[in-house]
Amino acid sequence: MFKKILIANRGEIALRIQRACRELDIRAVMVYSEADREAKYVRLADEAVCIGPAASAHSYLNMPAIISAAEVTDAEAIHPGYGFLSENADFAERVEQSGFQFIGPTAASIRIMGDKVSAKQAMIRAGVPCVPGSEGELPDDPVQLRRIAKSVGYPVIIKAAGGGGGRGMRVVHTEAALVNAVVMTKAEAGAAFGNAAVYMEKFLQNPRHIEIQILADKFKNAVYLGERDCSMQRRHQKILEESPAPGISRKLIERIGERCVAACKKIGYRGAGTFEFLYENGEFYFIEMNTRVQVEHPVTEMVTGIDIVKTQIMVAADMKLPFTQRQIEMKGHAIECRINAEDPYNFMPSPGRVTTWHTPGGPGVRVDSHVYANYFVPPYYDSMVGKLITYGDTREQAMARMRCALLEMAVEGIKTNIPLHRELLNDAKFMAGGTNIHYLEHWLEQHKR
Ligand code: MV4
Repeated sequence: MFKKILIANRGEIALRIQRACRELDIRAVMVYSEADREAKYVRLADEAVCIGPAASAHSYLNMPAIISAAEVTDAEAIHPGYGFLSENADFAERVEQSGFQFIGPTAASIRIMGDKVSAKQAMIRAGVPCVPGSEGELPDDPVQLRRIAKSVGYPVIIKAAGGGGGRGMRVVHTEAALVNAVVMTKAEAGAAFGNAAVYMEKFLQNPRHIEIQILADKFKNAVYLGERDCSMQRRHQKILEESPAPGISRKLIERIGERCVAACKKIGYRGAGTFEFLYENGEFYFIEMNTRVQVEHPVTEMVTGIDIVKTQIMVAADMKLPFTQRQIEMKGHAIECRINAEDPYNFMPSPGRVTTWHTPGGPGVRVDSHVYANYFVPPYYDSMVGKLITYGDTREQAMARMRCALLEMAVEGIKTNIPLHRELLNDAKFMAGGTNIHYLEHWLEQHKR
C-alpha cells in the first residue's frame, strides 16, 4: 500500500479522499490554490502545498505545479477526484511518466472513453447495448448524411466526439435541418474541443438517466455496484440522485451490470468507473463512460456498504478487489441532495461568507462537506458546498429522513438550493418515483415565481 498520496482537488471530494487515506493509514498531501489557503480540510492534511492563484487554470489545472508538489513531498500516487484533471489522459500519462501512480484507469482507457465515438465502438464490440445511430464518425457528404439519418429515423441527435456531459449536441427533427445542423455542430466542436468529429444517434424523447457503478482491478476482476438514478437535473447539472432506481427490475439491472463487467474485462479497465445509460421503455442504451469517481458515489456506498474511494486507492496500488460479485448485496435505499451555493430559483451563484452552518444528523444521515461556520465560499469554482445523503430500509424511509434532514439543516450568509430540495421531497411525482430527465426543468417552469 502507498504511504503517501497527493490529492489534486479541492472542497468536499478532497476531504472525502483524505478520510479514505486516513482509514488506510496513508498520509495525505493536499494541494491548494490561494483561494483555499485557509480551508480547514487543507489544515487537516498531513502536508499542504500551494500550487498557484485562485483561477483553476493556474492551480488545480496546472499539471507541472501538481507534479512538482508530488515530487517535493515524496508522494507515491496522485488522486485527481472529479472534475479538473480527473479525466485528462495527458495528465494521467504525465503523472505516470514522472514516476507516480495515477489513482484511476490507464491513460489509454481514459483516452478511449474521452472520445465518445471510440467509447461507443468499444462498447458495441463488448456487447453493451448502445443508442442506435451512425457507425462511428459522420461523413461530410450531404447525400450520405441524409441516408444515415433516414435509416436511424428522425428525430436524431448530432453529438461531438470530443463532447460529453451535454456539451456539443444538437437535436434534428427534419431532413431540411440536417446538413446545416451537422456543419454547425462540427464547427463548434472543432473550436471547443479541438476535434470536429461528430456522430449521430436516434434522439430519445423522454428517457431517464441511469448509471452503473463498476470497480475493477488490474487482474481483470470487475464488479458492478448496482445503479443510480440521476434523472433529476437542470442544464446537465444533477441535483438529486438515488439508488436503487425506482421501478426498474433487479433482473434488468443484473443483466446490464453483467454487460458492463464483461466490457471492463474486455478492455482491461482498472479503477472505478461509471457506465451512463439512457433508459426508456424498459431498455438501456449506453451513452458515455466516466472514468473517475463521481459526485454521487455516496448513494452507492450507502446501499452496498462498499467504500468506493478506498477501493479506488487499493486497486491503484495493484491490490486485488477485496470482494467478488456474489458478496455484493444491494440493501435499502439512499438519496443524495447536492447543496449548492446558489439562488434556489434563478440559480445565480451565491458565493461569500457562511455565517451559520448547522448540519443534520440521526440514523441514516450522512453529510459530505468541507464547509463550516465562517467558511468563505470562493467565487472561482463550482457552487456545490456539500451533499446531504440519507439512507433507509425503503425509499419512503430515505425520503422521510431526507425531509427531516433538510428541515434541520441551517445555512446562513449565502443562498443555497435547500428550499428547492424541500419542495422536491414533497412533490407527488418525485415521491411516486421514476421521473425523467426533463421533469425538473418542466417543474421549474410551472413553479416560476
Ligand atoms: C441523448 C439524449 C437523447 N437521445 N442522446 C445529455 C448529456 C449527455 N451525457 C447525453 N445527453 C443526452 N443524450 C440521445 N440519443 C438526451 C440527452 C440529455 C440528457 C441526458 C442525461 C441527463 C440529462 C439530459 C438532459 C438533456 C438531454
